[in-house]
Amino acid sequence: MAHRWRNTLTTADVTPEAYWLNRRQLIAGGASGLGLAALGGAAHANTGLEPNTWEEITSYNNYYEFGTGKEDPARNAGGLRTEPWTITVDGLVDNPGEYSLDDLIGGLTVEERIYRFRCVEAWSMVVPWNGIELADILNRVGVQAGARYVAFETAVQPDVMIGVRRRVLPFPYVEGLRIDEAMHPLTLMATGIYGRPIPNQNGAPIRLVVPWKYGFKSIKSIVRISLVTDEPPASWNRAAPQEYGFYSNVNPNVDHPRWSQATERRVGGGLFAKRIPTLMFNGYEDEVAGLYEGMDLSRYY
Ligand SMILES: Nc1nc2c(c(=O)[nH]1)N[C@H]1C(S)=C(S)[C@@H](COP(=O)(O)O)O[C@H]1N2
Ligand SMILES: [Mo]
Repeated sequence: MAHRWRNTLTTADVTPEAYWLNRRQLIAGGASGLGLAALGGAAHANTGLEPNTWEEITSYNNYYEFGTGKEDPARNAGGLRTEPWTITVDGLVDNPGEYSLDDLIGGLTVEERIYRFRCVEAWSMVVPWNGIELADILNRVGVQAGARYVAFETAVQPDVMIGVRRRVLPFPYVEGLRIDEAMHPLTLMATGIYGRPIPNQNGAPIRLVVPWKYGFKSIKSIVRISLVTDEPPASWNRAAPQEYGFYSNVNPNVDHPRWSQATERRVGGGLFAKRIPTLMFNGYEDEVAGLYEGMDLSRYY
């Protein structure tokens, strides 16, 4: 099992084994243990995939419910109520219902995954996530035949969400994946970063991470998971369909209508750092290209 996704990080980098091994470090036993994986043995020798610092990952965010500035989420998300946390699972599932977070993920394997994270705005980070494969959660609730997509919804707490009160986007924030994308072993439901519980500004208590897609697909603070037949709405796709496709796979060859996607700025690199090339599928081409066979990748989806 631990060897299925050894190429989680690119082979172009000389990657210490500790970076690409999916260390199954922790069985989530209860809410107190969520996301608390040990970091023992993580090497920090590799430059190309050197994880960003905790400070960088938690102070430069997009979470429009808490404002549109990069520093707004860290400043404003402190009031997000994450306990208790209920996730509604509905649609084409064997076991629909309102799950406590612990009922939904308790006992499932929490892994550490060091992934590149590429925002459509052309900045990027490397994040050491802790989380559970979405497939494990979907298998627990029982996906029925006929379910072709998974839809996700973020919490709405207007009293503590200044961006919701200001209606900077239609809320709740919603996103979706095709079922094969959702079941892919790289697709993670993150509950931690650096072995600590995921901070509110990064999407506490549980958020999606789809490392080969632009960051906006990785929806935060999830309260609903629906198994559906038709392609579900996705917030940025609905807001500006000519700029943000439903699929939104990272692709350096297809520019955003207003800027190039060929390169990116690694957050924390300093003011004069050189931009780095953006990789096809954000570096996960070997793992995920097969999902898109027959689709014209030069087209804007
Ligand atoms: N609910 C919600 N999820 C969201 C967003 C948002 O505004 N609201 N922003 C998205 C965008 S554009 C990005 S780049 C990532 C940022 O994740 P990070 O702040 O953990 O880096 O979250 C995504 N998920
Ligand atoms: Mo983004």
